[in-house]
Amino acid sequence: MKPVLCSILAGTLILSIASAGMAVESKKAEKKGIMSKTQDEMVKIAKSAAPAFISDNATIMVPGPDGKLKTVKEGTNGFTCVPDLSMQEVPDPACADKAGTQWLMDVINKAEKPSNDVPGIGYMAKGGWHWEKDGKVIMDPATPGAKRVKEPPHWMIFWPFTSTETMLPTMPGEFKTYIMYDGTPYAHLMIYQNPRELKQGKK
Ligand SMILES: [Cu+2]
Repeated sequence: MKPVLCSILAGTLILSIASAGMAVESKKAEKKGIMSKTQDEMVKIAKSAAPAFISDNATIMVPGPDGKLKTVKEGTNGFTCVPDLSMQEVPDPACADKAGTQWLMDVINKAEKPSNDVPGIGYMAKGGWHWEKDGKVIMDPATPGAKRVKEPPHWMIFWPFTSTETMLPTMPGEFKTYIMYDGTPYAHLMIYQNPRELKQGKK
């Protein structure tokens, strides 16, 4: 082989290795929000949803490379923390008790209605996201014309309260508590208090 041809071939080889490397890089860059985090970062984010006295003893589930949740730590207090619910650029972690986790998994698995038979509790100290259209909070972000709205830190009671029975508002406002998804099986109470400021056993 002539040296010139040889160096062209070598050059091509280097170029193709370089471009393969770049393809991997850009694939990494495509991952946004929670999927761009390492497992350790995901665990930290998941735990930030509740006060440490809850999340330190909770089961931790994080999405694997396929996006499916897997348990990375078994807890002892019945709570489960996940690092993200809405798949936005800013993660919205949640910690919930057994009934609350059942409710959240039903949402994730798109069940027709939640399967918890007692009220569940959920903490979202980092806030979250919801979508609004025509003055209503709606469940499907893909609804045409849906507007994304940030939720402040809050905690939740997963039980199908109705605005007609409770007289509670159906939209966030000055009362700082409202029924999200009012009139649907997934109706639940949203309470705008920061759970990270919850002091156990103190007034
Ligand atoms: Cu909610």
